Parts: sequence; structure tokens; C-alpha cells
Amino acid sequence: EFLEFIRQNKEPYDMLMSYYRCAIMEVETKFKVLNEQFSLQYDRNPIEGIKSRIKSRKSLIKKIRNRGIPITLEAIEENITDIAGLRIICSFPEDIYMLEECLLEQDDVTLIERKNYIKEPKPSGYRSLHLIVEVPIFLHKEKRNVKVEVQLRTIAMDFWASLEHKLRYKKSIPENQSQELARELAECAEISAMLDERMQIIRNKISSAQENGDNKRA
Ligand code: 0O2
Repeated sequence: EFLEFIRQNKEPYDMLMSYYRCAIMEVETKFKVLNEQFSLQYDRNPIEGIKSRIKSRKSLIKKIRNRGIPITLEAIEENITDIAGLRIICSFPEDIYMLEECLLEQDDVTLIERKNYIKEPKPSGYRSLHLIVEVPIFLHKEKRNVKVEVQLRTIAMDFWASLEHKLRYKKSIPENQSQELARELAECAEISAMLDERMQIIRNKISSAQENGDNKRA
């Protein structure tokens, strides 16, 4: 049904997807600018990597079906907030919140929704900060506001999520084995969160030791 809809509305559908690609470019640039500025001002890069994706057609169809969303472009645009997705990978948890603050204080960024799965991890052990933001994109003759999902996470959270994602989509693993692996993964999520915390503490100690050293020299 959805594929038939796309066939009949090919042009407006392709146009909508292109708006999402533009919005990804806009938000990605904002993060790159912040990274550049931090590297000049503080001699460090808070961002280790950026990944982006447009939600696959398969995943979009699944969500539309599961949520009973009417098949119109307006309803899709209104209800599916993660068609444009950006993943920002940081080394340290504190950088996640620092980047969030820097993004949200920009006057063309509107926060639509915030889910803090770092403070309250999912039962699987999944951790990340999810933000749905709306940004304007400037087209030939109009300005449009487009929603983008930004997932901010540490290298450790990302490492964990990619392995867990593999388990989630491997339907061929027998149920009892898959349950055992899920339990092990949940345990690893705890260990990895502890590692993140300790690395953050060490980084902060290094920074203040360095500052003390600099002050003494001055
Ligand atoms: P994709 O790339 O879209 O195909 P829902 O999306 O309806 O399941 P909700 O509340 O709208 O749920 O979104 P949520 O849970 O805030 O975020 C969904 C996305 O977060 C997922 O995208 C994953 O990228 C990530 N995510 C959430 N929970 C987990 C988890 O337990 N393990 C892993 N590995 N990733 C998770 P999609 O929809 O799966 O993928």
C-alpha cells in the first residue's frame, strides 16, 4: 500500500526526502562548526565522529504500520520524527551535554523532544541522548522547518549499541541463546557505563592538573 502511494506521489515524496537530506546537512554543519571552534579555542575535539542516515524505506513502512499512521505525506512528516537521523559520537559523557547546550542555544534550532537514555537506560542497556530538533532549511523560493533526530553518545555507548543491534536483527539465533546474549549485553552496558564515568573523572583530573600547572607558570 505504501509502495503504491510512493509510486503515485513520486515527485512530492522525493522532494520531502530531499528536505530531510538538506536538514541533515544543516545540523551536521552546526556540529562540525562547534568541533572546529573547540579545537581552536581549547585544543581538543569533543566530537570523535558523525554518522548520518535517512530512515530506510523498510523501517519507515514498519513504523507507519505499527503506529497506524495514515499514508499521507503530511501525516508522515508530522508523526515520524526520525526520518533524518544524525549520530554524534563523543569521547566523554560531559561532552554530550556540552554539545547539546551549544546546539539548543542557537536561535534557529527548536527542541521538539528530548529522551535521556543515559540517565534512564532502556531495559536492553541502551544508552544515548536523543533530541528531536527542528531547523529551517532555505530553498529556492521558500523556507521549511524540518525535524531531525540527533543521537548523542560516547564511543563506548556506540560500540555497545552496534553489537546489540546485530543481535536484535539476527532472527536466526535460537530464543534461549538470544536471551542469554541479551543478558550478557545488559551486563556489558553497565561495565561500559562505569568505564565512561572513570575515564571522565581521569580526564577532569588531567585538565585541572594542567590548569594548576599553567597558573603556577603564569
Ligand atoms: P532505524 O535506523 O530508524 O531503522 P521506535 O523508533 O518507535 O522504536 P522511539 O521511541 O520513536 O521508538 O525512538 P527511540 O526508542 O527513542 O529511538 C529509536 C532509535 O534509537 C533506534 O532506531 C536505534 O537507533 C536507537 N535505539 C533505541 N533503543 C535501542 C536499543 O535497545 N538498542 C540499540 N542498538 N539501538 C536502540 P531504529 O528505529 O531501530 O532504527
